[in-house]
Amino acid sequence: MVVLSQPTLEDSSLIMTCKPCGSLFTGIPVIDLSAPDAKTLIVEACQEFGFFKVVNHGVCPELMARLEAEAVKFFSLPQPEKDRAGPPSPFGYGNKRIGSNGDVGWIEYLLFSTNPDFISQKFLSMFQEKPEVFRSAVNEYIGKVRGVVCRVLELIADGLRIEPRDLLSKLLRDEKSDSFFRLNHYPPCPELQALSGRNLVGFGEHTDPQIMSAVRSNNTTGLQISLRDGTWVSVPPDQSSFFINVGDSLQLRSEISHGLFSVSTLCFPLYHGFCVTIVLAFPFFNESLSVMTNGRFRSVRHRVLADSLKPRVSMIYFGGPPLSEKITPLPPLMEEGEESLYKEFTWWEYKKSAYKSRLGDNRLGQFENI
Ligand code: GA4
Repeated sequence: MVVLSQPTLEDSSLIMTCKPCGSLFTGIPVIDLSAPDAKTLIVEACQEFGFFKVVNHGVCPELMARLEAEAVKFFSLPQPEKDRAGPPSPFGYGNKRIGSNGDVGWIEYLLFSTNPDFISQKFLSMFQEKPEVFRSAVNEYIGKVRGVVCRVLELIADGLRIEPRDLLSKLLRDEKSDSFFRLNHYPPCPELQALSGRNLVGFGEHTDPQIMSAVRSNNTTGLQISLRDGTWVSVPPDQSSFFINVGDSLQLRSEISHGLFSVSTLCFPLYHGFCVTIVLAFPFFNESLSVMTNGRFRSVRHRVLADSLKPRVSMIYFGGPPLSEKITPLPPLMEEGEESLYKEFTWWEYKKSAYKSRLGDNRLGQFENI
């Protein structure tokens, strides 16, 4: 086993800690991408959890292992060498600081654009020996994981009867797609666990601003999601699967009660500034809150706690639309007289505002019309 460097306990004074929740949650939906009912199960999982695990995805384990090995090699370098690949903004190496508004975590990471043009000089200089090995593993992996997320988005389109079925996926396939990739290393922190029984927060609670993200990690725990009732649960690790998060841009919905009905809208961005809005109406039963909240996609709140003993290494693809894409309801699909629930904005405007926010903020709130 490769032992990655362990930052000292003093470094962690600003970083939040959290009591680990004992058992692993067994209720995460598992979607077999090749199964005939995948589209139905994915839509259900997006509504109930905004999160699910994908198996039978066709990405070979060797590619994942190769990229993980490259990541481990990088994170094992002496600190000054890693620092040369920083700062993380817009792309590069980051250590403990997340974003630029004061968030910190027990993490070091590499942030990339998925556009190969951006993986250039800085990254070549990080891997003096064989930069092309690292670069080709990153590019190959991004191509494959994007394929998986696009398949998932097409199954969602099928499940919701949206046509054409590549309406969402083509936003990620667009050469101008503003998608990211990150490699994360969460060092273990046994001293803190021994002293306080608490774990360091590696990446604080947040939602992803993009359309959809796919996480692959080594077999180390740490990822937690928040359920509808606000309970945090730990996701059992599985290095051969992808964990999919619904992001803010796909959520884009609002809930208002109209008499006996709760109305919810799902707005999906389309090309050329159009957006499709699906209005869902559910009977509102006072005695059954779950009926009222059924049938909606959730942008899942999630966080990562550092493991007390094992390093966690994860690789995440964040699928976003082109910057100029308008994310707004499509007027023809609105009910007569119905106002758009969101102010009109482009992905660039949303991203700009997201990057001014703190990690845990509710970023969609300020874009609501009501
Ligand atoms: C969360 C999802 C992705 O990791 C990320 C993050 C970004 C960053 O690390 O720079 C942000 C965060 C993320 C949302 C709010 C802002 C921006 C840190 C932060 C405080 C790369 C992204 O796109 O948004």
